[in-house]
This record gives sequence, C-alpha cells and structure tokens, in this order.
Amino acid sequence: MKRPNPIQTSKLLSMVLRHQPRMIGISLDKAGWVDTAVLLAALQRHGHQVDRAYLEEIVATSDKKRFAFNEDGSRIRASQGHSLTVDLELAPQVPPETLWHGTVDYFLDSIRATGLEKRQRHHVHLSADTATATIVGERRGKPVLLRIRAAAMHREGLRFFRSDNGVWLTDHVPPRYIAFPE
Ligand code: HQG
Repeated sequence: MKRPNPIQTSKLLSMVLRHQPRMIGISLDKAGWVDTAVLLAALQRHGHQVDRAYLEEIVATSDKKRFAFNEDGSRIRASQGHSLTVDLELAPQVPPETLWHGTVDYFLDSIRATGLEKRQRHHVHLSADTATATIVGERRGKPVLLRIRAAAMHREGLRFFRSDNGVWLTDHVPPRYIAFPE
C-alpha cells in the first residue's frame, strides 16, 4: 500500500475532525470524538489509504500535536481549532503572567479597536512563547507579536483554558490587555 503524504493526511484530518466530518460521511460526538475504527473505515472508503499504524504515526509526529487519542486509543479527536460546535470539556486554568499572539500588520488597526476576536474558531488562540507565536503569525505574512497581560485578565475575571496540545484559549482579549508594537 502506498502511503499518502503525511502533511496532506494531517490537513485532511484537520478538515474532517475540526470542520467537515460529513465530507467523509462521519459525525463527531459533542466533545469532538469519533471512533478510531469508524474514522479509518470512512477514510478508506473515500480513497485515503490510512491504516491504524499510519494514523498513530501522524498523531505522534504532528508538529503541534493536533490530534489526540483517548486513553485506550478507541477514539480520536482534534485537540483544538474546531469551527464545528464541540465542547472539549477543558477545565479553566490559571494562565502565566504573559501570553503571546502572533498576527500581521494589516489586522492591527482592527485589533486596536475591538481587541482579539475568535473569528471562525471557538476561542482566541494564544501561545506561551514567542517562538510559537511567530510561527502562527508567519502563516499570514511578516509576523507581529502582541504581548497579552494574561494574568491581569484572569485576575479581572476572564477565563482561560489550555488545549491538550498546550495552546492557551480564551473568549476575547480586550484591547487594554494588549501591548501593541510602537
Ligand atoms: C486575527 C493554527 C482583525 C488574528 C495556529 C488572526 C494557531 C483579528 C486571525 C491556530 C481580530 C484569526 C490559531 C480583529 C483577531 N481584527 N483581525 N479584531 N482579532 N484577528 O487562524 O490565532 O495549524 O483563526 O490575529 O498555529 O492565527 O490550525 O487564528 O490572525 O494555533 O493547528 O484574525 O491555528 O494552528 O486567524 O491561529 P485564526 P490564529 P493549526
């Protein structure tokens, strides 16, 4: 069996497990899980030669740990990034003093006006370190890093969550907590 390219397969899994499970005729439960066997059968039915061993390899090597199995491996889900309504059942967490958001210059005026909004996603995504935030910003152009006063937000009652793969999540970052570049 010729294995598909791992990046293409990871993108396909992101599409199916975050946005469009129906594309391959499956559905997710309310926490975003699908039976691993159901997923594999559906992928194969749609011409994607992904078997259990290859899926395990993709999950283990995904650069951002995008996907996670449950404890016994019988189910799988995306760790974050959904546009579908799912409840990941994450417990609120106390964030570090500072978190980072990587974006691009052409969004700054709008972010100054309304703060960081979740857009198509469930949450605003924040990074614990500048290296990760830089990679996130670079997806759109020259990265601009925004420093977020996360501990202050938390003290003032705003909630934070941390996904299984270490991304910090919150509903909205009002402009007063954001340090903009000069
Ligand atoms: C921007 C990737 C104008 C925001 C990454 C961002 C991440 C505003 C874009 C994850 C705005 C939304 C998330 C406002 C926010 N006005 N622009 N008021 N508020 N924005 O992709 O944070 O590869 O939904 O700055 O690694 O870029 O998918 O969010 O540029 O972890 O696993 O609107 O996606 O992970 O873009 O990225 P996104 P993001 P994956």
